[in-house]
Amino acid sequence: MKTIAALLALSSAAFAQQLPTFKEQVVDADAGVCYATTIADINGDGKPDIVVVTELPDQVVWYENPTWKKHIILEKEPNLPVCIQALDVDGDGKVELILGADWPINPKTKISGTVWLLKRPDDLDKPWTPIKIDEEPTMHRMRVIDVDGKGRKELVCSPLHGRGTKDQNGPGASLYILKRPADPFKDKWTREVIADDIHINHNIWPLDWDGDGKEEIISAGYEGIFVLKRGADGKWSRSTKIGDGDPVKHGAGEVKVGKLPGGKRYVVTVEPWHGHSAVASSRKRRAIPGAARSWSKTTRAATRSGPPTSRAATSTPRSSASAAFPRGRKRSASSISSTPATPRESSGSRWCSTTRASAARTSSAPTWTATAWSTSSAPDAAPRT
Ligand SMILES: [Ca+2]
Ligand SMILES: [Ca+2]
Ligand SMILES: [Ca+2]
Repeated sequence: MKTIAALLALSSAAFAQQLPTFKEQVVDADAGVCYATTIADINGDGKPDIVVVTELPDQVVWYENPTWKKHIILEKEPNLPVCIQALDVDGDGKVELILGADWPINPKTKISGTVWLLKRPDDLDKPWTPIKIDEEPTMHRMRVIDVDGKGRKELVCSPLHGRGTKDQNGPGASLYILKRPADPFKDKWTREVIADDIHINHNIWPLDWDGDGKEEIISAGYEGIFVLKRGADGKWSRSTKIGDGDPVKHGAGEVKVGKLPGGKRYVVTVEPWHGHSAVASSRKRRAIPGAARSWSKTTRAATRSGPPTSRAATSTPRSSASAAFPRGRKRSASSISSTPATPRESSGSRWCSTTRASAARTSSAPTWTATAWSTSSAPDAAPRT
C-alpha cells in the first residue's frame, strides 16, 4: 500500500442514515509496503497514533496524530518484521511495542521466527531498543487479550504453521500466550498454549464472545473458524464453531466481528487462506426452544478484472463456487486484515470499521452486498503472508 488511508465512500440508500460517511486522509503517500499496522498512543498525549511495519524497506515507524509526523522506531534490524502490538509491559502507563520478525522465506517452517520487546527511548525521535523474548518459526500474527477480565492485557502469539509443516500436512501451529515475567526486560517470558492443532492459522481476533468479562480468541485457519476459550481449569478448548470456511479450498484466512444495528453479532471472514471471498455469518434463530443455533452465511466476492459478484454460500454447489472464482483472476480480499484497529466490537448502530470496509448491508437481512472495497496492501507474491 503506497497510501495509508481511511477509505470508503458508502452509497447505500437503505442505510445512508445509519452509516457514517468516510473520506480519505493520506497519512504517508510513500510508506512502502505496509505489512502490519496497529493503533497506540505512543507519546501519551491522549491521541491515538499509527504504528506501521513496512517492508521495502524493513522499518517500524509511527505516525504522530494529528500531524502524522513520521518517527522511525527501528530499521533493518530485526530483520523481516511481520507483526506488531502495543502493550504496557511494566505498568508505567507508557506503551511498549512487541514485534514479530525474521519471517521465513519459502517459508521454512522449522527455523526462523522471533519475538522482540521494543523498549522505548526517553527521546521518541531516537531508535527503540529491541530485546529478543521468544523464538518460534513462522511467527505471523499477534494480539493482546484480557484473558481473566482483570484489565491486565496479555500477549497472544500466532505462528502460521506448525514446525516442519507443509501447508496443512504436519503438526498444527502453536497458538500461545507469551506471559510477561516480573521484569519483562530481563526475565524469561513463558508460554501458555491455547491450541496446537490448527493448521494455516492465518489470523486471530480477541473479544469477549460470551459476555463473561473475559476475552476469548477467534481463529481463522484451515480447519475453519473457531472461538477458543479458557475454562475454569485453565485449559483452552474450542467452545464454538462458526463455520468450515471455504467449501472448496477449506478454511478461512481473516476474521473480524461486529454488530448489526440492533445488536445482533456478525462475523466476517476472508475465505479461504489468501482467499477471494468476503463472507458474512450470523446466527440463525433456534428452530425449536433449546436446540442448537446454526450459522447462516452469505458470500461477497470480487474478481480482479471484473465487478463484484455475490453468491449465497449455503445454496451454491461446490462446482459452481469453484467456477465462479477462478484463482488467476482473483482480487484479494485481505483488506480486513490490513485495517489498523484496536480489538473491539461496534455497538448499536455503530458498525465495526474493520468489517465495514468489505461488507455492508444494503437491504434487510439476510442478503448482503458490498458497497466498497479496500484494496490489498501487499502484492500477491509478497514474501510475508
Ligand atoms: Ca498520541
Ligand atoms: Ca511501559
Ligand atoms: Ca468471555
